[in-house]
Amino acid sequence: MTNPLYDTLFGQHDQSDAVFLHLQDGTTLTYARFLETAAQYAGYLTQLGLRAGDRVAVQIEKSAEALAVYAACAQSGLVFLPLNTGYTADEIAYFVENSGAGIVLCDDRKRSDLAPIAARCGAILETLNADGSGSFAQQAASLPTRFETVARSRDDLAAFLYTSGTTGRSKGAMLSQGNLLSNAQTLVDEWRFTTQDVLLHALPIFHTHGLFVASNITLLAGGQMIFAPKFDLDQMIADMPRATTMMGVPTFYTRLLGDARFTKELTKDMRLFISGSAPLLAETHIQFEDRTGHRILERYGMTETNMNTSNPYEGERRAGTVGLPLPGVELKITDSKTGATLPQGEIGEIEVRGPNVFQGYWQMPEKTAEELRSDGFFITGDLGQMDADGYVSIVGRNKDLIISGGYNIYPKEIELLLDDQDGVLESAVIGVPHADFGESVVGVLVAKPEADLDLDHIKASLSNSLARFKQPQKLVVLPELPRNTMGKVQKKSLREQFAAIFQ
Ligand code: MLC
Ligand code: AMP
Repeated sequence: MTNPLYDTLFGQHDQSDAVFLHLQDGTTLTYARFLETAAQYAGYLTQLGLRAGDRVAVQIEKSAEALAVYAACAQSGLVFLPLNTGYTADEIAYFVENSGAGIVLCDDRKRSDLAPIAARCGAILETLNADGSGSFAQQAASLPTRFETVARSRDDLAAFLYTSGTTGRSKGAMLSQGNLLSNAQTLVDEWRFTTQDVLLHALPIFHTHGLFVASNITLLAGGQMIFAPKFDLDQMIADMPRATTMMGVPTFYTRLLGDARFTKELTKDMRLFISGSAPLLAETHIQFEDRTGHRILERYGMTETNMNTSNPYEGERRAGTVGLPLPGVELKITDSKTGATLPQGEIGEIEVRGPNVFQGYWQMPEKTAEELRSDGFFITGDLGQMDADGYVSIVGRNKDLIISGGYNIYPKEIELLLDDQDGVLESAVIGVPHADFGESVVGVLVAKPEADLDLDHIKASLSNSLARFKQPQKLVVLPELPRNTMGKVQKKSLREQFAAIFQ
């Protein structure tokens, strides 16, 4: 095999007239047509001078074309670097610079904001819009619909996904072809995906869940996807009868349950509902079964590792747990301070090892060494417990992280910006319970002596630098932050104090 990722996920379908995508406008796209577009994109990327191993930074709306860029990168040996469409130009500047991307692909409406960044970083800038137009598509359209696949091995890099850190700086998690393929194969087997499956896909495709879990396993199995641009409740309900499976973050499930049209009848042809990326409340699991007769299958993963554990397809799906380690994945619970494995049943740090575990953080050997042990175990930062039957529960986090609607938000990044605002002495950013998003962001500020804080001004100023989903939904002012005797800010106490702020 010359290029395992391309050949296995895409190349196997290149003569296939089977439907791959159902698009929002009611049309369908076959595998063969999809791959012709991907081949043209691969041809154009190569014509632009990009070579195997170069990074392709992509901030474009979800569309068949956006997914074809991923296929094109695989075929031409380029490293796919998808970016949240909500990121501001300030945020994008860091990723382009840090990754040394050779090209930035964006929507036409972002072109003027991103052009100076690309120019500064020496990257080419091209546009690709969700309707398939844009300079990139236009140039690629005249190229052959066949492209000679560039030879690569399982150890070569396939993608960078940036994940924030507790220091506030994002790190590029380097994922190899082998990382992606091994996990896709395991999940197809574990979740019984086949050519008969039609996945209702409403997740974004710039993160692990929508891209590597949902799309890779559909591709590997040769199934179909109803490719919705985003989660829209009415559209989900309209599409559900045509689907056999759905993957979502817990917000998808609570929103569906909040609608009386979501019934047993509506879901009668579904065979599997999968949840992940954030904790699914046991009560949501139970309510879902009462309403539909389906037991949600919850699994646990992360950017650096793809999927680590899953509840069983056959067998008991235990509410409030993330199931058992996947085949090939070793998981242990360790003492955060010593790294020693703890006795079964005790709470500790979750560590994982397997072919799914990433290659390290791009150009950050020290960060890599802090989290990836020399024996191959990755320290996840999640706190968990394993019961006597091997089911894992996530009970907390050893990292200062907020998960809002399935998006990770690192408080440090926001605190650094808040601390820079006029009149702010210091700040603490916390996540508090939110009915829709699970957690939502609150910024706690302390003013400098005599300063009068202008909260509206502070909010407006953050909106230039931070994607909307990271911006605090509420800012509150306290005379001082609670601290322990060592001087460390007690976020737990702040979370308790503001626990009801969104109720
Ligand atoms: C949107 N908003 C959010 C938000 N999503 N704010 C906080 N957290 C979020 N997740 C903002 C919008 O910009 C808007 O702001 C306001 O909230 C309300 O928007 P909405 O229309 O209600 O939101 P919607 O567009 O419907 O999006 C909500 C959502 C979406 C939950 C459907 O966030 C989503 O698709 N999340 C999935 C994320 C995901 O794929 N995570 C996987 C990571 S991979 P305003 O100001 O305009 O009102 C991973 C590994 C693994 O974690 O294990 O899978
Ligand atoms: P990300 O870095 O965006 O990939 O997010 C990974 C993090 O999401 C993990 O480290 C967990 O904290 C969290 N996560 C993923 N799946 C689950 C789950 N099923 N339950 C609880 N937390 C989860």
